[in-house]
Amino acid sequence: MLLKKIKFAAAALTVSAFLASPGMAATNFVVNGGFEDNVGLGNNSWNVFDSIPGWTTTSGRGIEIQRGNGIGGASPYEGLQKVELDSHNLSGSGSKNDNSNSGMQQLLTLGAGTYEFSFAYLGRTKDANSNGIGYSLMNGILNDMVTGVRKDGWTIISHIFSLDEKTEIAINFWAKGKEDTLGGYLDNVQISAVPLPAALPLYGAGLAAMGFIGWRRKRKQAAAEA
Ligand SMILES: [Ca+2]
Ligand SMILES: [Ca+2]
Ligand SMILES: [Ca+2]
Repeated sequence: MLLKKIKFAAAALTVSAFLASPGMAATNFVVNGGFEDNVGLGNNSWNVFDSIPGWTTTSGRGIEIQRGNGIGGASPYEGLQKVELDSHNLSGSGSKNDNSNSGMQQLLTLGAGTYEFSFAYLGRTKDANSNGIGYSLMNGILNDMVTGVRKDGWTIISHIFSLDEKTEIAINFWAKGKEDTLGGYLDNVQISAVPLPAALPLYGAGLAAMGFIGWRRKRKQAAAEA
């Protein structure tokens, strides 16, 4: 039992060290993952879009982009723009909350390999029941959700996955919970190849992925206690 624990820790450390190594800037396969592409917004303004470069609306009112550090009560995680998927109803009929929970998708094709999927998340309000974001990598790789509250600060959600062959991936995000135009913020969506050392067997990679889940829980727990 003790031996197992030591092996587990060693595998997790090895991959963590590779991911964290400075100077190993991995290619991000996600198009416009930081939502910085120009959509015509001035500073400290926002709007709701059917599509933005790389992403299309799958449900609700659209993709709400906020630009600037003084908008929506929180600065972006990176750059000047972030996404909120509890998106204002700007159709001109009904209340601003009507069908405001929205979804968006990006399709991309990846070759065989091991990848890290990650994004930055921040709950906008004090109510975790209003701030949820569901997310998935289709078909069937991953389906999960995150929620939190403003005081948690930006949290990095990270998952490791492997593909046996060239595969078309659909990245989906969708708002969950109370429809009130205020929800969870997203930024810095990334998929990058994990440079596993050849010596690390798949067995180790599986343990390392478990290690990352543990790491994520720890981060969230630490944030909750702050
Ligand atoms: Ca950004
Ligand atoms: Ca909401
Ligand atoms: Ca909104």
